[in-house]
Amino acid sequence: RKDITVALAGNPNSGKSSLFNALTGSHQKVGNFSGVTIEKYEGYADYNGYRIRFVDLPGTYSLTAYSPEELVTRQYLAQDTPDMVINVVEGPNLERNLLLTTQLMEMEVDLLVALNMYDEVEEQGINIQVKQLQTLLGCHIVPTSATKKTGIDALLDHVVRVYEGDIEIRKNKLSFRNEIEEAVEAIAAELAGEPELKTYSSRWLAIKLLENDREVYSLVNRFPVWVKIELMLQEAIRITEKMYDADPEILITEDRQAFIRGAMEECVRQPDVKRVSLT
Ligand code: GDP
Ligand code: K
Repeated sequence: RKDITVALAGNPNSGKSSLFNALTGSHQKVGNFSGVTIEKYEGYADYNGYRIRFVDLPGTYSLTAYSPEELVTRQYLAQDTPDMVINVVEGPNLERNLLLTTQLMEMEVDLLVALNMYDEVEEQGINIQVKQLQTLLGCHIVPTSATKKTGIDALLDHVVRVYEGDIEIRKNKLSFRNEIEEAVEAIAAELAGEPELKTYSSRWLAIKLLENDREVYSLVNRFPVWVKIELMLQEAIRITEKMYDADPEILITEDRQAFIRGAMEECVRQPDVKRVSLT
């Protein structure tokens, strides 16, 4: 028997706990994440000779350092390194949900998207070009309905096949505007050589530093390479202030939003408004 560990991440009310229940049935236990009183639900499903262990992460809209739920989520992903992350998204509210997706992409985890509430998507007549969205996000997408229990086996099947490398997809990254991208890459290159940070994506650390993330600052500022990185950060700020009259943090947020808007325009058609009869 092979074990696969999968973390479930998603916005509050995306149907994450319903999906967790549908996936794990009665095989569940509850504990806490280390050092905090946030409940940690764990469970498993046996599928085709694999035991797939699921960890239900707290519901979050983002991955900043501003709330314990978001900190727990990103700490778990960076330090416990699950084999895969299933990002549960609310199909009818895709645009809002994609903010977390972009940040999971930034962490460079192995990602699978459960396009949940797909029953609602169909009922409302929303058209989502799944193939095209897969290419943009660089990960497989499986339509699910946690309450109608559809797509559950397809999701388990994808977990196994993605884990085994049977179905590959070209990972995609969200590229920022040039001035940011250059700084991200240069800083990431400096961090890549640090053995103590090896479970972290150095690209993600670099993005977080440019976003002024206090927690990542204190993680990184004890290494000798910090002296050089601090100068790079100052330089990045100088350049963006001059060119855009804004600091990198604001521009990174704008670029994420632009990526999401582009994905929505390319892949999602809202239903035509029904003609109201005037008779
Ligand atoms: P969580 O906050 O992400 O854990 O979300 P819940 O699992 O508590 O679900 C939020 C609400 O959405 C509940 O009322 C669920 O019954 C409902 N829900 C969850 N999944 C689906 C789904 O696939 N389709 C529909 N129609 N409703 C769903
Ligand atoms: K809930």
